[in-house]
Amino acid sequence: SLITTDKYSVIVGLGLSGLSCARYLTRLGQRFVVMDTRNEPPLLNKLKESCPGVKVIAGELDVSILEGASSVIVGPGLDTQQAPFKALIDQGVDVVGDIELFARAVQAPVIAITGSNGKSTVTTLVGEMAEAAGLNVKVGGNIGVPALDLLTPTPVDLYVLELSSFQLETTYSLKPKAATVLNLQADHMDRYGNMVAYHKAKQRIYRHCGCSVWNKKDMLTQPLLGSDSSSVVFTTDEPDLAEFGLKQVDDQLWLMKGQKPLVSEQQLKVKGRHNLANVLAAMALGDAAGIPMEAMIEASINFTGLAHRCEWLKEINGRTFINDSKGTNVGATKAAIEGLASDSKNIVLIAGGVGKGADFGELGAALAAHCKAMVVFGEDQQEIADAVPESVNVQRANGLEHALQQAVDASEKGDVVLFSPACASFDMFRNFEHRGQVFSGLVEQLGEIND
Ligand code: UMA
Ligand code: ADP
Repeated sequence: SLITTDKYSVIVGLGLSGLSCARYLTRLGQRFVVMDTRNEPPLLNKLKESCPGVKVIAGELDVSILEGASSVIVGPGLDTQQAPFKALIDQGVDVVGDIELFARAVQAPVIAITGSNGKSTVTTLVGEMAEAAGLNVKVGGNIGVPALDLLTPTPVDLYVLELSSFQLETTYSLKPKAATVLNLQADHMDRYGNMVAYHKAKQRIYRHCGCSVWNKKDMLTQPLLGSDSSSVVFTTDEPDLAEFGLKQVDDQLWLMKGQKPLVSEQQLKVKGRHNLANVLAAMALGDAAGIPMEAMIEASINFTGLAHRCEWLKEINGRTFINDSKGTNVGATKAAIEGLASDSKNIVLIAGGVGKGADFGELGAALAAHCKAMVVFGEDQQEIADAVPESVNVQRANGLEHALQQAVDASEKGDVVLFSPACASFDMFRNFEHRGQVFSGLVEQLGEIND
């Protein structure tokens, strides 16, 4: 039987993180079991390839095996505040996540990035800044490549990690050289129930960090009392001496460090005020980690942004089509609308999917100010439609193709057709990338649009 006097770990959840943990423990030659609540965990075949002979318990969690483990490594998709994990923690079992294993092993400096929105953008840009400076940098975490897969035998100069609140909940000993909470807007309320628990999880990134980088325009990002790190602020207002911010200099908006102009808005390829905040945050993080300013400026100018984040697709008869499939919560969609707005009501928004318990009423002001029409689709479309102000024409659609057609019909020359769902994708798609690809494909197939 498995329960012997020998030590073993249990990996719970056979997703990307679980697989990376299994490969890691195999490399270390440690004993472990893998469990998953699903009957057919998605990565079972991959696990069998990389870790032959490993024991897998699928379809349920075996509590007696969990109780006997010296360590239980839980994937971010499972809530350790729930059974059976809560009781294990109370019994003193070492319940951790993949980032904790990474933290215990890592030898090089780490820049750690969290927040409700902009994480992947900032993480990628910091990585490109480090590359421009000639560093051997590894980028991963919630952005897609599990952190443990970044640990290689060859020396690394810097790790840049995107961390979700879920990952931070099970992380204890990460000591980032610089860390940030970019912003805090409601997300994942189906798991947290309220902002207090979500805020608390995000704040964990500042524990033991060398320099905390926070957003002066969002006080929830400020490190709570008790943090002994140094700190740097970024803001979209004019900065104080040691801050990163924006300033109008000779008709142009400049990104500044204190009194020093770094790069002008016009030199950047990414658009929207939220992206200026992202570039400032990346510069503040890089600066704290010692990346030279010239390399950071060069990387910022070359940065074209990521696919599925306010991504320009096509223009047809004066209508611009934008794919913002990564807009998976209200805050992101609000930033996308505001970033693409002109003086007239020029936006036709397509939104919908799995609402995750969000308050869509918070979109109201942005919709009323900038959207001429809106089309909703997917599982929680009624909830969204109910929260739209009366001044905005809202239509319901059967699926994304229908939604796009309705949006096209509602659009005029000069408009932006914006796909920014404000919802998760898993009612109809594998993930946000898949959803964005489907949307891009549909736009590609659009014929002529007549006025
Ligand atoms: N699940 C079960 N039973 C199990 C284990 C998992 O039903 O026993 C379900 C979970 O409820 C979840 C799904 O399986 O719906 C995936 O969970 P997981 O923990 O196996 O996830 P991974 O495949 O390891 O992917 C995770 C991140 N996913 C989540 O946190 C849900 C990925 O971020 C991340 O890229 C990957 O680790 C590598 O670090 C994705 C994400 O959606 C992009 N993150 C959320 C977000 O950004 O909003 C937090
Ligand atoms: P994350 O990794 O946190 O989901 P991304 O960089 O992938 O963030 O961007 C996701 C979406 O959030 C984008 O599509 C954009 O609409 C919005 N967004 C990006 N940066 C910000 C920001 N600083 N503040 C608010 N919304 C943002």
